[in-house]
Amino acid sequence: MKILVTGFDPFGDDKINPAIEAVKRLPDEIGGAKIVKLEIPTKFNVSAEVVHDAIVKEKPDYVLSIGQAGGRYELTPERVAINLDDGRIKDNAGYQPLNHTIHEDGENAYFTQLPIKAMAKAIREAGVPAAVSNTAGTYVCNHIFYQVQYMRDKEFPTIKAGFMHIPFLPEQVVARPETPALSLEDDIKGITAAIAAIVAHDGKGDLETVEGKNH
Ligand code: PCA
Repeated sequence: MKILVTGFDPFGDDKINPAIEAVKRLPDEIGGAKIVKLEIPTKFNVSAEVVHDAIVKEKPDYVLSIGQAGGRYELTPERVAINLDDGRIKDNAGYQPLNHTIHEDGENAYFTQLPIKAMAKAIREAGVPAAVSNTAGTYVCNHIFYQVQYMRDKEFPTIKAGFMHIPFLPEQVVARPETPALSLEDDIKGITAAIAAIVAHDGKGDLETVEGKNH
């Protein structure tokens, strides 16, 4: 089994992105699966092309994309990608789409094929906080999550794909009082545990455990 794991580069006012820092330090093999690591730019119009090229080259069984969600407390496997780009800030190419449909011929939303409840449980069992998230936002992270689902829909039907957001690193919150952070070591531990859960649940579906939210 082969898993393509992507991580975004820094964006906005930050000089570092925990996503690519953690992704590049992952082991090369997790639970018997080969891990292929890929840095992708935080640019709406380039990111999907980079991932598409890697899928063509590597032919992975799974694609897991990782991005920073500043302000979140936990590692959050995402449930759903939506067909909308609505930038709060410009991306790294200076582009800020507003109310923009990603693909006119795509679904309004796609649910992940990853076992997000099993992933959250495995991350917690590794001693790292985790929760299922029901929104990946409307910025480049949702965009790449949606784009990979669209590629699966139209071109690579056997691929299973999903997204996980991770919090700021401690050094990013020094000048951001009252903001949660997680160490790089915990990010790596948590992502590794999540990938091990993906491998263990291959072909089995997700757990029937309580991870829902009222709001
Ligand atoms: N986080 C942003 C884009 C890149 C990243 O790491 C997001 O949540 O959309």
